Amino acid sequence: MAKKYIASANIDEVTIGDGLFGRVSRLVKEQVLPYQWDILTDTAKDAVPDHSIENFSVAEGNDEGYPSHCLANFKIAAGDEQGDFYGMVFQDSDLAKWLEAVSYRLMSDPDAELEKTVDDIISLIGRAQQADGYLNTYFTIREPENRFTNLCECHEMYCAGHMMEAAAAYYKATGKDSLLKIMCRMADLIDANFGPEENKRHGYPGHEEIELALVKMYQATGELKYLNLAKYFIDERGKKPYYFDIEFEQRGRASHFSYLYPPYGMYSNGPKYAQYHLPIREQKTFEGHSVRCMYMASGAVDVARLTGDEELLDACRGLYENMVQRRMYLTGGIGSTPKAEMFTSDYDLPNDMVYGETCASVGMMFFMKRLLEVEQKGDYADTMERALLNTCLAGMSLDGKSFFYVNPLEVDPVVSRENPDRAHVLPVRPAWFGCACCPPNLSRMITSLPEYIYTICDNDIYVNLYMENQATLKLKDQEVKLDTRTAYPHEGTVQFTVQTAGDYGICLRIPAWSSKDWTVRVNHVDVKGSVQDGYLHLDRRWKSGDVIMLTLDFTPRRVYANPRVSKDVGKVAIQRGPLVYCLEGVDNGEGLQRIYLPKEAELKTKYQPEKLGGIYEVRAPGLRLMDMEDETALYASDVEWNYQTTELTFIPYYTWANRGENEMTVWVHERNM
Ligand code: FUB
Ligand code: ZN
Repeated sequence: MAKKYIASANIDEVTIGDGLFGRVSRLVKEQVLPYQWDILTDTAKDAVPDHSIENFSVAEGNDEGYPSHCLANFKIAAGDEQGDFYGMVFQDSDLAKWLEAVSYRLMSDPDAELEKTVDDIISLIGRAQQADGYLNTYFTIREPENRFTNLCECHEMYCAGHMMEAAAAYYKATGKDSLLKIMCRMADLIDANFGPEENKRHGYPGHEEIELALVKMYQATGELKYLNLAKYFIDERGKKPYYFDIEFEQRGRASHFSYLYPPYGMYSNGPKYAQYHLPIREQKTFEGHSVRCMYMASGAVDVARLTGDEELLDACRGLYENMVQRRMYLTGGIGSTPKAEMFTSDYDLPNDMVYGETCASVGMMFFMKRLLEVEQKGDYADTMERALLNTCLAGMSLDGKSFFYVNPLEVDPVVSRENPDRAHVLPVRPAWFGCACCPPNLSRMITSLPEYIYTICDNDIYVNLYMENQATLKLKDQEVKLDTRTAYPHEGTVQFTVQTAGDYGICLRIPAWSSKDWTVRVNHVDVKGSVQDGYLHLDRRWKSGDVIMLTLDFTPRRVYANPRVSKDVGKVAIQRGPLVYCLEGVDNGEGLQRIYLPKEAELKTKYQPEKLGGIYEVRAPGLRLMDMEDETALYASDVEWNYQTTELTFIPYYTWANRGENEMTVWVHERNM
């Protein structure tokens, strides 16, 4: 690993302007976070949680009309109120993610009243903390005697990790270390119980998360022990005998999630489910639960970067390659089955049985951001953008009031209703979930978006994502102001105005989809240059007022899947710039699986300022397969197929399901005219 100063930009260094991202960022800050607070405090009575995903919470007792009960759990654990715990065993993490998101919001928009609310919550968290530093409302209320006995299933370290992330973020936002101190005590307790020493347990979390969080604790406090503990968890995973076999026997085979995964809950899902089948360094493919995989890899890259561990980094690179070449949907979704929310096998990417959890694509962004902090490869940023602009954005409705957990590429609402195997594939976003991991994950990712736009490497600015923003970036030798204007991702022109003179590099990502057709002009003069690892390097002595104009290829294009993806054979998808498009019934009539896009059909774009928040539609002449002559026949021979011409309207995938219940498909049959 080359020793360089590499860092993502800080949130307070970048102000997102207008355009799609400006709208989404404002929506989250002004409406989604207050809405989520009402849910966490059970004041949003109308937000009836959806339980179709895994039917988790019903069995856990959260069917009593509370949208969340999350704050109430803390009050009960603190002794402020009487009552019982309700919700998922990891319900605490919903509050932690919200606190983290609010901290990011405070970094860009200080707000004394909001800060006071957070301080009050932190005081409550402090009261819910046990004398020895332990913090987890489920175990404190329900099973105080069973702490740390079921790491495989019970998410204690996961919840702690999320609260550590919140603590580090709040400290960075306000300089207040109240939550950080609370989480140091919890981290110290975990450190005292787990580690290589003889007298400690040789375990690791069932759901990764604390690894990357401990790195943030290390960065916030300078305490090396937190980085060492993260490294320990990374290295311990997959060692034999498996820790989860040992603790399973030690707790008398008791299990928490047996109603969901009989007979022994998550333990029954086997080692691959929680990525402990092999040491991480030996893993060649992401296996098991897709969100866990992304968090595991994110923590591993952090540890590899900070400790100079090339072997670990190489393993992460290998996992990345396998994922993007064989296990990722066109939309940047991952996880091909709802059964335990898992990856399956190479090229198994069913469109209608997909899982594609929003959290998994958010996690993919975490992973990509960290890889970019190690090496500037445009491919990582392309993947990050694919996940962000397609699956992540589709995870929330345009009004910010409802959310997807599962992100399909094909939906028929009738089948989703009637076929139990498709019950997880919802055609309409619910207001909330019994298992509510995704909505606050989106909030923390969107409020921290400024961190994803730029990577600084010595005196080079790498521009990973294009969106309107005003940035003041700290390079090794100087501070640089850069103003970006663009209608990206709807239009392909991006204008940068340099506002600081000096010698430094500006490296523009040339996405793979535009690698054959792009132009860059500096002060109206074409720049010819070679693209290295996906970036065009512009190194020169900049003057204040210099203007860079990047134009990418936004011609709508046909995309095909590797024929090993059996479900996409003979089908085509439409992409324009970074946006994947789809057909919806509301524009194209029902029966989308009868539609064909002719190979020669011209793809035209039409700007629709009033539609779906302002989009470019892609239109094309298409064909609709007509009924067989005998409409009553289910099967027939000697059929003369007839096709009716029709006008097809494709919309960006992220805007689907905003106009009521509806069929949708990304992949469309292709044929000659
Ligand atoms: O287990 C915690 C979170 O809930 C996971 O990350 C999601 O996949 C959901 O299972
Ligand atoms: Zn989720």
